[in-house]
Amino acid sequence: MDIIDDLQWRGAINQQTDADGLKKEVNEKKFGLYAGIDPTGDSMHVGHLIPFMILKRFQLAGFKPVILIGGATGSIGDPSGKKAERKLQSMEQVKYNEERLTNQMKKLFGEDGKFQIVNNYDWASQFSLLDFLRDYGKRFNVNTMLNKEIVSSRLETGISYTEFTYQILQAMDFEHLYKNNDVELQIGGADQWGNITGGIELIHKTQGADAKAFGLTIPLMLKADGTKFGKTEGGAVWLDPEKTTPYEFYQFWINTDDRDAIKYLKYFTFLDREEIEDLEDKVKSEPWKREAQRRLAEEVTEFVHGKDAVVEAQNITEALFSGNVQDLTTAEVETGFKNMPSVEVSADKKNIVEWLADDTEIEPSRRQAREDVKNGAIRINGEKVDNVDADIDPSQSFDGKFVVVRRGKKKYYLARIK
Ligand code: 629
Repeated sequence: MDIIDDLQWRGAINQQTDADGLKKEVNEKKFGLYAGIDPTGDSMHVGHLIPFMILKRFQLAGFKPVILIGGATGSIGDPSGKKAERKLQSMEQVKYNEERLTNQMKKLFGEDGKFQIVNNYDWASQFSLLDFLRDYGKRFNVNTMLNKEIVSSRLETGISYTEFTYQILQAMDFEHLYKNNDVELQIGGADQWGNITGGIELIHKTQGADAKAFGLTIPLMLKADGTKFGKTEGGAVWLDPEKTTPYEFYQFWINTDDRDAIKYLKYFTFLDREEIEDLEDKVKSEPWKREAQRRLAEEVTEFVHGKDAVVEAQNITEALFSGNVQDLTTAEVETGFKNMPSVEVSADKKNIVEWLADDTEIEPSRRQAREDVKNGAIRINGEKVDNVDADIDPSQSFDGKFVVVRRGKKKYYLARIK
């Protein structure tokens, strides 16, 4: 089974140019291949991972991945899939985003030099307008460009000359990497088909019709329930741990629907066929164990955030489930409770009933607070407090930073100490 068979089995191939030629080439040569990302944001999200996971698979199989950061293209904006013209970003913003994305890519692909990161600003910024029009513009037929989905879908609402030209820039990249970096294959999501084929057409014009250049796109990721992949109520699932904590990241994967779990394992993990098929049987025979989801969450969280992050995410998950939050470290509390209701309180020692009703307002009244305490419905840092005369001393709790309150079975609150 070669890498193309593997991708096929993973359901990761949407369209290919010259499938037979590529199949032959992968068995003859460890060529270079690339996928690009535009610095239109300051972090990747899980949707961006899709082509880069495939680059990683090629890397593991001995091929040479090239990751392209689109400093030039990102300053324009890809019209693919966009209903309206984009607002230009400032060049400072583009530079800032470039740096952040480059660092994220280095984390994913390792520091071992078995891949390259390039920025198309380095060559695209070198052309004068006349060079561009004479050397490149001449090779592009406006009718062909208009017929690409990226442009044709915008003819009603309108598209600027700038965004119209985007496909030429991406085509120039493929040609540049073909000539300079031994790149023969470009990978992208299904929305990238027009841009990728544009590059191949250009290479065939300038380098000869038999030049080996291939394109492969990945199907658009759809969820079984019809909603958009990679979004939660909190918005996108980011790779940046400041935007989406590793615990939230882990939770995102663990909450995968049974119907999607195997598909995600195939796309987002490096587990082999045997193991994935075994997990597939388990989804059918013992779905309540959610083993596929757990393996998925472990694998992807480890790939993106490292082993320690998996342990931390599992500790938090386990503590919130069992209620034993006293076993967490201060840092884990901070991460695990980031998006739970929280209040600010002083470090002063206080009677529990007053503290719940007056200081934190977790309880609507002292009367209700007294009742809940008496009934054993209140836990402070995982320990039941059922004596209404007890005092609470926040300065002694989680390094004097937090008090974790649980009211009833599931409701958690975080009191942050001022
Ligand atoms: C210059 C720029 C190139 C090659 C590629 C590019 C970027 C490309 C693009 N990609 C999307 C992005 O950057 O816009 N024109 O947000 C995004 N990509 C990942 C997948 C995608 C795609 O980063 O390909 O399909 C999302 O899954 O939309 O020479």
